[in-house]
Amino acid sequence: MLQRAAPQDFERVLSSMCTVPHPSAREAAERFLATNPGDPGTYETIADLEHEAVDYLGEITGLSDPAGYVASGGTEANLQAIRIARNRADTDDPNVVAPVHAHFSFTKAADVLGVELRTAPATDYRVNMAAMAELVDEDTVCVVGVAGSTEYGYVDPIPAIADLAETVDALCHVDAAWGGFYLPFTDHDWHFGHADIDTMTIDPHKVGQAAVPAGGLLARDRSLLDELAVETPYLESTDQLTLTGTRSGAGVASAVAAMEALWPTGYRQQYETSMANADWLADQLSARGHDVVGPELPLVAADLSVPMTDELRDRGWRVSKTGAGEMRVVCMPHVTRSMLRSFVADLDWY
Ligand code: 0PR
Repeated sequence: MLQRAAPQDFERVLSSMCTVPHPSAREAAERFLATNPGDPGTYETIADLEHEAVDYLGEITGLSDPAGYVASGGTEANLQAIRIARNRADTDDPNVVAPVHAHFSFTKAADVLGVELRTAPATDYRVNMAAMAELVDEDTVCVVGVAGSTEYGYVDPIPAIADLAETVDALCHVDAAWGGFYLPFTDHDWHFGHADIDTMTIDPHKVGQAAVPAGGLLARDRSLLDELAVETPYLESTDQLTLTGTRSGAGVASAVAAMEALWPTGYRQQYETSMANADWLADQLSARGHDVVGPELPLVAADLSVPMTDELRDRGWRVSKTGAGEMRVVCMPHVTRSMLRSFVADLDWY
């Protein structure tokens, strides 16, 4: 039974946004396995560590006095951001405007929260601002930008999105769940220091190399998080902001351990290595006559006519497709040049 549940060894995984946790993240996760940051009165150490995690995330995203918490993942963080926006607004008919390439967690959030989701088309893989501007109105509670899209790894024009949100007094939420640990080492304008952003998703359990579950929700100030507070009558703490009750102390502790070990030097090295790998793969595919999208961040999509599913899968490769059917390779920290060399060799075989 245990053997069947053995951890994925990642040797041929090119499809995932999870990766091998940093050794100290793994160790920290194990030590805090039985703690619950949802009950800070009882589990004080993990509650303190969660503050440290939020401080690190603030530093990474240009926010000097960050509010936030370690969520179960990007889905919860995105849902909670929309919930903040909805609760704070004064409308009976709230809508959220997001790029068409926003992660499907926004569809879930809209459904759960009873908010209309309006999606704006993209031009060259970034949201089309003119189209987005047509969708906002006085009932818009949040305008979303994606900093590192799930399918192509592209970054939306975040400052323009923040400006648009302001015209209708809506919040601006940035989803940097995947891109957030690569973007500090690029020239993109994506974080709190670059634009008037209110909330952000940035997940330690993706490029941050923490153990699952460790998502990150950040807010420009504490009063935004207060929109989420519910009273907790019998706990020592008086209210709770998170969506889930009992939460993973392992995720929180491993997020701190990973960021302590890697911010900023280790993450910078990782970005440079992964970006070089993505550029290399893109060159290899272009040289073979394929149309390649990007890479803007370490994610390569290419219009591949090879039989990319069954045969590659039989050889152990895990690759995914974009909605448009292109092959998609996510260059996570575990994806090395030698892995990509053998992948390209296997593609050549067909
Ligand atoms: N926002 C963005 C930009 C994302 O890419 C994702 C997940 C989320 C939010 C949601 O995050 P959680 O899944 O942590 O709630 N992107 C990947 C995807 O949906 C998640 C993933 C991870 C998929 C590992 C496969 C996998 O093996 O494709």
